[in-house]
Amino acid sequence: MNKSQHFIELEETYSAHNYHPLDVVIERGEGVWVYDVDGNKYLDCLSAYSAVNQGHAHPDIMAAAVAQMGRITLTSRAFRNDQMGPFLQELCAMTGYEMALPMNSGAEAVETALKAARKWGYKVKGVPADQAEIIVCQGNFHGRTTTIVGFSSEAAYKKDFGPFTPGFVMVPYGDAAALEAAITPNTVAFMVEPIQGEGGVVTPPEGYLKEVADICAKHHVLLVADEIQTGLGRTGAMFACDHEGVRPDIMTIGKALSGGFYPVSAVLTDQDVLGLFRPGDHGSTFGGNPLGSAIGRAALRVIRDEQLIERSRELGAYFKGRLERIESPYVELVRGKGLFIGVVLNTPARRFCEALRDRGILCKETHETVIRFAPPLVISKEEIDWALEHIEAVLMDEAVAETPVAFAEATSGLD
Ligand code: IF1
Repeated sequence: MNKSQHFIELEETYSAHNYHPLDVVIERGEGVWVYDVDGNKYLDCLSAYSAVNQGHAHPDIMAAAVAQMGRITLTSRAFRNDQMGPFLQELCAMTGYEMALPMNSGAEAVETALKAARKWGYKVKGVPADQAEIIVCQGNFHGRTTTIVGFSSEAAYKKDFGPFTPGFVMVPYGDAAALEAAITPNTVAFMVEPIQGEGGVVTPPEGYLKEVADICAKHHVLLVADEIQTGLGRTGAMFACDHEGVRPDIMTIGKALSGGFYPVSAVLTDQDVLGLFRPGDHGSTFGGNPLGSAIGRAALRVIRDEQLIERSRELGAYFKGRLERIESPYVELVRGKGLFIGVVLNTPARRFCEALRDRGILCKETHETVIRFAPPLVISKEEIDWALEHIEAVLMDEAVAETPVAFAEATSGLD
């Protein structure tokens, strides 16, 4: 029995079976490479769903983490600490917002944004008590809490988890007219992913974000952009909204805000929204803790100092261009921006991901037929060239395409 099998069996025995992972047991990572317990090496093309944009175990972030661990890790917000203020100041300077509220997971940042939008609706817009409506998009993915899955359009994410929080209205993604038609006097916010990640790296029509921003402004509705996955350089801009010059009223970020070292998320707004929160309105034991804050500061510095946004833009265009030139009978379309690329197939993607794993490349299918390529932004052109050789070989391989897919595998495209 190889070592991997041992760990897989432990996990299968003791963990809830809420995932269907590729059977790679990783023990170590450095930059774009990860290593499994049996000594195999893989190029990581998922980046923990874009949480390790800075690459695995980035030495600068590690140094900041270790140094902070030796000082203090957690104070709770009952007291203040010397890391949170500077972290939020640097975050606001880099993003152009006036205020930030630090949380831990992405779902918590989204919940925080929803609370902030509702509070703004009642305090500023004058919506009658408990009548606030928030518009969301079909195909959305914003996390896993009961409120958030309640407004998912994916049956598998919500089945058996109701009853759900009321006050959410769904419109098709990429359809600005549908948004405008759904707005009522009680609409406080429209929440949208600038590119739908889980939906299959779905890029909306050019100009959509600008149009929805204008519609929101016209109707006094807050635009909430969930940049948890698309933000911090992933799409070749600091934020995916920047591609259309859109500045949302509320932005949620997470994932790469810690470079993968620790759960760190945040909500960003100007004074008019987060400024409404009063003591007791919101909080979290770990949110804004000094360890997470020190890590966040270092993670942001790496994005800036290593020009990861520019790298993502240039290398993403190169990677996507090369993928588009692969003449595979199984590829329908290549889409995405920067190093956030989806290859849409006309057949299940899982077996292609397994074949790539066998060649030393890790990626994850999404929505059954899409292979997502999102390597750490520190990847080099040579590493992309190496990956492309294997990707091309696998995409042309009839034997891979014709491997039967078990039922469990066929339904595993949901993350
Ligand atoms: C899982 C997807 C990626 C997100 C956006 C909020 C959250 C996420 C736009 C919540 C999280 C994850 C979580 C991960 C799978 C994953 C994912 F395929 F499901 F969509 F990244 F592509 N907003 N995305 O993408 O953040 O609470 O998880 O920190 O295993 O559920 P979280």
